[in-house]
Amino acid sequence: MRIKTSELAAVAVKSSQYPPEDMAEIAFAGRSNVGKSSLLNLLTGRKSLARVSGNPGKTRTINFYLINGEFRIVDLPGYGYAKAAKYVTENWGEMIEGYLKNRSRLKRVALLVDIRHKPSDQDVQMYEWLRYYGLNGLIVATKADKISRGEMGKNLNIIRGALKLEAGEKIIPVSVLKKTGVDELLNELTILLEGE
Ligand SMILES: Nc1nc2c(ncn2[C@@H]2O[C@H](COP(=O)(O)OP(=O)(O)OP(=O)(O)O)[C@@H](O)[C@H]2O)c(=O)[nH]1
Ligand SMILES: [Mg+2]
Repeated sequence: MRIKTSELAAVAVKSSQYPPEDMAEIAFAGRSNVGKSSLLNLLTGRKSLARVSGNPGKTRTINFYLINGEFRIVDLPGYGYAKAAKYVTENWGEMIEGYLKNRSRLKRVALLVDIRHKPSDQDVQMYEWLRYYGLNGLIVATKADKISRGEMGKNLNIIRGALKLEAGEKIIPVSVLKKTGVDELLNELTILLEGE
């Protein structure tokens, strides 16, 4: 697949603000600052489609992006943002669960983890939750430019072990800086969307 067009279709904090369930969706989840919004910009080839920041907690709403007029990529707010005010953290759970649980055309949730680190307890929890709802199976290891080629295999194995991945569950390393991993991820999305 090639992404030819992309646009922000809706910004939501509650279900009444979601777009209609008239096409497939793929969501990006993961810790704050892991690179969800940056990855969306890389995939679409648009540097400032989604707002990116060095400070965690940038995306605080559920943002729906229409891709090629055919499906949506949904950029979720990150978790594990220690400095977030309490009401933000409490709201987060409700907001994310409300979306993930009840979205009939949601095909899969790509869980983004930082390739440098062992997944956090929250990552593990999130992935178990995705597994429970049948939304698991696609992991993206971000910031691949931050480690050496030699470290790659070892780090991917650590991630694989922590998330208890099975053979068919993929980890795709990506780097926004080096623009790597895009074709692999787009291929994966194509397969998922063809299985509609
Ligand atoms: N070196 C490097 N930096 C990256 C990469 N991807 C993202 N970043 C940086 O990581 C920081 C966070 O990126 P965001 O895309 O805003 O992260 P996010 O997951 O959307 O964060 P929230 O919106 O807070 O949930 C920014 O400073 C990005 O420039 C990457 O592949 N390599
Ligand atoms: Mg973001």
